[in-house]
Amino acid sequence: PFLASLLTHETFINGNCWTTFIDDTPSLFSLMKSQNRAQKLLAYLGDIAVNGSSIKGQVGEPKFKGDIIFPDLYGADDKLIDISTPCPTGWRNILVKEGPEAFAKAIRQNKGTLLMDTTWRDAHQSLLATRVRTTDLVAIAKHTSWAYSNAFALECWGGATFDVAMRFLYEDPWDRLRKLRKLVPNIPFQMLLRGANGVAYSSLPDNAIEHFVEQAKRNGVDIFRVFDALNDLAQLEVGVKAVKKAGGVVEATVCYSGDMLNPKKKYNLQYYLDLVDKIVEMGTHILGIKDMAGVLRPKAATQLIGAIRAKYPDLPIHVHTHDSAGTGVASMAACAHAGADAVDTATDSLSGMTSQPSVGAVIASLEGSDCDPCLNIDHIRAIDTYWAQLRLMYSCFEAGLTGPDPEVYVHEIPGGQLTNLIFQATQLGLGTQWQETKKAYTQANNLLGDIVKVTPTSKVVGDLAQFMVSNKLTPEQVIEKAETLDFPGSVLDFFEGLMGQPHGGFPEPLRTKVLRDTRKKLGERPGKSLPPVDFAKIRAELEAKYGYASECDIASYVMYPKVFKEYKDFCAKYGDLSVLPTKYFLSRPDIGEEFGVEIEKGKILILRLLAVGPLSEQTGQREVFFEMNGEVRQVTVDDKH
Ligand code: 3PY
Ligand code: ZN
Repeated sequence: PFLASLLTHETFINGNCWTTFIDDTPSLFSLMKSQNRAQKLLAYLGDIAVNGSSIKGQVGEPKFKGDIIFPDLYGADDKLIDISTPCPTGWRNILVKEGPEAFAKAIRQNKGTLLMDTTWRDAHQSLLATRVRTTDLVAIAKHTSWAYSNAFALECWGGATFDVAMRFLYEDPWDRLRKLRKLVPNIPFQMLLRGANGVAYSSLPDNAIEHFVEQAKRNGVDIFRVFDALNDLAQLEVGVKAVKKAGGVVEATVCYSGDMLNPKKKYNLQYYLDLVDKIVEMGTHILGIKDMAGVLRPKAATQLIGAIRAKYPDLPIHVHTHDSAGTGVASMAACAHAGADAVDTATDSLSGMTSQPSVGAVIASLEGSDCDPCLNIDHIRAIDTYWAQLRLMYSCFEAGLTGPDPEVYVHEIPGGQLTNLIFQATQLGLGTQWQETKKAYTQANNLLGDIVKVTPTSKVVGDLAQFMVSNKLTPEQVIEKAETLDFPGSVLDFFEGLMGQPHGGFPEPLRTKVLRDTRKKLGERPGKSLPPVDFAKIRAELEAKYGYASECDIASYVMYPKVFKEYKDFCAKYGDLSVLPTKYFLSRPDIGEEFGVEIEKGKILILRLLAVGPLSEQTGQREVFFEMNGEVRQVTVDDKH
């Protein structure tokens, strides 16, 4: 293509070709670049046409492949709101103008209970395996800036969205953040930060967390919900300090586990209140209460939030839950009435069960009371019409949940993990597998010392539970044979202390037996002994390999070195697929169906799949024919069947 453009270029034809022609004519390269991009895109589309989607976790085809209908929003004057520009008003204006302290104060002084919408992060992480793509968030972003203009925040980043974006969606998570930020300037953005683990599964050096948080703040995150999976304050503090240094809003968080009203359980009200005291001492703008499994029942919610409110009248409180048992709406209403300043909900079509409680149901429960969230219910419903279509487009990532699971009060599996484990058990096709896994999860948790369970410690419990099921081990046998069993890596990491220190210490003699002489026993946070990241060295390494490395690339690499490299390799082969509409990302177009892909601003490719050729016995390949902007193009694809 380069030679063809050169030979047909006017300057070249007229013979006015001088030595700097190529340098002076960058359009040649941009033409080459876009032709290259187009060819890479065809390579992906060709592969899907021959082999079907290879996106991990996808089962079957999207249920909905039609054109998305976008909602209209009407103002108080019944006039159609012009969504060509984002809404200019919202809580973020106070934050940008007056800073985190003033923002926290204003939140506390606000009369009603504010809502944080989790649709863009936890809701799809918990229901659709975190597979919602940037393009589908971007498409509804400006509408959302209007509809949710009075929301406390939009949770849109962090948690599992970071690695899943690169690992399975072949997207740059930073690009998502920047794009959304531009389209929603008025509502604070919140992210979930796993304390000293950043967005990874075990601890990183302190300077890695600092660097990551700095980039997150710079690229658009306002509020950082910082938690530690074991409520280990030393681990939590690493994240808190990093956010303070970056100038973000700190939402230091207590993870709620068990049942504080049950005197037989490990974590009682006093345990939580002591944690809150220490977090207040550490200094936070907002206190987060994170009920990741949805086990904070209304009565406990009233007592917990009521007790914190009584002790700390000026402290803003923000509560998170999952609706796994079906009691999420009641619990959030209880928190609101007990004095919480903000609670979490998700758009109706992506709410309920392992996700957050429904925004419509929470509004209905609080409307007319002192806790009214003051959101426009017509707007909220309008936005949900979009998500109702998207839920069906992403149906191939559903876990097959059939209803609430009040047994969560026994097994305490966090929302996102519950969906995941149900999916895995269903895939194995073993009817009794799921019941056995749930039972083993409780046993594994007890073996590990009844720990607080959320990423990454929930994975430890889940891995041990699956290990017990597949090796048919009772808890007694695990203890007995611990010195000879080949435990999952996460279990070894946990016992070594790489995820921090559990409340009450590690169970012995199990710890010693599991670790044997092969691993040490850390008695303090891992970051204290991890050598700091050498950023200059990483930059040089990435620049040598890819020609260029941004600060965000470096942060991605530090968090997930292997995933980042695989993502870059994929992009080198197929280009930037974030531009491809989701239905064509997940399934092949019909023969003859015309569709457009904007590969860069204003540059639209009009594509049509013409035919898939016969299998060549010699090469095991097929030719796939497309029409691209009126010209026939052909790609050769390995048939993987
Ligand atoms: C995460 O860490 O990704 C979570 O959602 C924990 O609840
Ligand atoms: Zn959650």
